[in-house]
Amino acid sequence: MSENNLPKGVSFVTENGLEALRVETDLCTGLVYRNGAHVAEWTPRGAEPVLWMSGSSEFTDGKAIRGGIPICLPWFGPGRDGNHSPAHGFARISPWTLTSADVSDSGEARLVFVLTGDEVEQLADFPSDFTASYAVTMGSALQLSLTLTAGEQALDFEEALHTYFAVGDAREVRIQGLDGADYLDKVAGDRKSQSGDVTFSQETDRVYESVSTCRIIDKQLGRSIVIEKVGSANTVVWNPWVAKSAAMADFGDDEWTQMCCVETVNALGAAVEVEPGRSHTMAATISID
Ligand code: TA6
Repeated sequence: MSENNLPKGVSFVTENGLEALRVETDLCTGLVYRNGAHVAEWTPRGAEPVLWMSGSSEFTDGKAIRGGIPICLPWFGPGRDGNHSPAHGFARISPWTLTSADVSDSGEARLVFVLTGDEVEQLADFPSDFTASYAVTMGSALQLSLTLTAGEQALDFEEALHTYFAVGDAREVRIQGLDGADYLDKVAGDRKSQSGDVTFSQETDRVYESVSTCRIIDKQLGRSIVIEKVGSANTVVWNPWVAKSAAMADFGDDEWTQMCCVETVNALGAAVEVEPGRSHTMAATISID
């Protein structure tokens, strides 16, 4: 698509030296980088920004952006065998192509991006004839829909919408919706079951077995962020806390209090298999109240 066939409210921009799409409508503002089809900003009119972005993030084509909504695909972290690179797969560091952009009369902007094997440099052992399609609808809510379609070769993959949320103080945040869910505690290296709300008092990195809606209750900002999802069997909750933040060059040492990740995921035992010619969609709807 070129600039002259974008609808009013959507424009091509260069932000931090990267190609991006800026959304500015009556309902919200937003920003999506071509690199990784990376949703970097979404701010409903009259609200504080909902997504967090590190002040130390790198902005380089082919590199991961620290914040917003990285797309992890077709593996999560180092993959199920622990040997896959780049971390979290190639989707978040590949150039996606904008295939459609529409703005409704009410001001909802819908952008659709596509990625095929032709644009990927580090496919590893993943079939090259896949098609990934990512629909981003920005309005008073943020709707994300990631669809993977297999070509002649079946697909077996992990996926995540690795969303970084902006919070007033992670130490005062409560996450509802995971009570009773079993989880892999990647910090302690064991499995546990969640009792009550999730709170942060140390490095937290958990893969929950849950299809539930989550609510981040932000005491300091006086708001809640709701994450509803379809087609996702895992929810990952992450806050790097002090030491892990200091160890990441693209994460400010003191930024950990301003963010938490509640991620919409299919990973580990919930990895997805798609037969040739078939598709699978994972979707999330983010809203504030
Ligand atoms: O989703 C949590 C996690 O898997 C953590 O283990 C941590 O590695 C985080 O993702 C960030 O990964 P990245 O490759 O973006 O530094």
